[in-house]
Amino acid sequence: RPGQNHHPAGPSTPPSSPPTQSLSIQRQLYERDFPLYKQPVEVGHFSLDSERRFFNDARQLRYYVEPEKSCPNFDLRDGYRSRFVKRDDRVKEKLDHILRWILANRSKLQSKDTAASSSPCALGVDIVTWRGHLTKLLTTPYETREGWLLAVTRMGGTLYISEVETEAARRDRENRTERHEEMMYWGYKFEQYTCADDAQSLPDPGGVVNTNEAFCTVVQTRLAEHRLLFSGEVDCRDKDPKAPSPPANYIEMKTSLEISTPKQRSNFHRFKLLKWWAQSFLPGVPRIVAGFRDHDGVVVSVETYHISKISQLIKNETNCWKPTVCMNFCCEFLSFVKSVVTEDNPRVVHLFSWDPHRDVTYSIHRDSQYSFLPDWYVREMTS
Ligand code: 0WD
Ligand code: CA
Repeated sequence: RPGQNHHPAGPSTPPSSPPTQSLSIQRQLYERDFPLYKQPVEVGHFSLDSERRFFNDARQLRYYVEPEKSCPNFDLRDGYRSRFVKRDDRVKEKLDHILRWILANRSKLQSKDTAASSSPCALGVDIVTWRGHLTKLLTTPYETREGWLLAVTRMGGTLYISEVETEAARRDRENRTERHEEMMYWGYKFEQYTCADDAQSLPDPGGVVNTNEAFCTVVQTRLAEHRLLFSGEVDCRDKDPKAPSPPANYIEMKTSLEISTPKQRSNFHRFKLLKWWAQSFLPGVPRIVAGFRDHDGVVVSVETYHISKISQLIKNETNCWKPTVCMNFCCEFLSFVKSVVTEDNPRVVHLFSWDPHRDVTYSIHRDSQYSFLPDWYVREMTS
């Protein structure tokens, strides 16, 4: 199979040979037609409140309010010391919120297509994961700095994929500079300047920024033969009541350093737009509103990017990324995972591991620290 070319099957290898042990990330292997990617459908949503409590509703969904001026002068540093409650990022929630959503909405989900399909798969999907994990897969062929670890468990025919923090990522998290800590706040502050709690009101830049709060969409789609169910955090929606239905009315908010040189523009296209495109393309979020800031955290311009136009925007860039490579790699990785993870057992984890300039490999763990499906979920799903 293309992409699983590591220990290439010899001419005498029988068709039932064991799965290959590694997956190559070489870009040229994935330069073919764009794979089928069905229009993502929102099947539900949930909210996490200021104390990170789960609610099976849209109470945290906010509404985008276009800034008055094209140069709004938002001060993103405001409130960092006095009006900021930061989520504890040492706590690893794994897939817990998504699993909670699945249990609360199981009837809806199953009625969707299990009856029609002959698959023995209880949930009617092949893959359950966070959108952010899929973003990492999409960008892997172009990533040169950060590797990843993805834990995979098969239960009831569905593959659950949950990220494990790498040693390098843990070191980076524990050694962030004060400047970096503050800059992580700026993105949330920009949301506060531009998002209101309901369609009638205005943003409240005087309020508290609490990064425990989140609104997450749950979407279903298909990438080639892989039926996906994933959730992603959504910043806000279009406040026009005539806006299209979700996810087409959702808007992703971003901040980035203002672009002042051709080199900066090229880097923005080659590296940042790749990550922005992958993240929003996956759930079918059509627009990104970007606040360009200076070194002091003041937003000097605001621009809208349409996801469907990003591939045009980057076409003239040399050495640039290609959406088809991203999608084909992700598709091939999921096929690789399916061929490797055949034991249906909530206590078994296959840990897939990737470092830049290397192939994807895996190791197997039984009843280990890596097991991530909680008892309350396993009990409910197997009863
Ligand atoms: O267990 C884990 N390792 C992770 C859990 C890693 C990534 C996310 N999460 C969970 C959290 O529960 C969070 O609520 O995912 C949720 C967000 O999921 P996602 O949408 O799949 O993640 P991603 O696309 O990477 O990030 C979307 C937004 C970010 O916005 P920007 O504009 O910076 O991309 O979610 C926020 C952030 O605002 N975010 C997170 N929130 C909580 N925990 C996390 C995180 N680990 N990472 C990004
Ligand atoms: Ca955002």
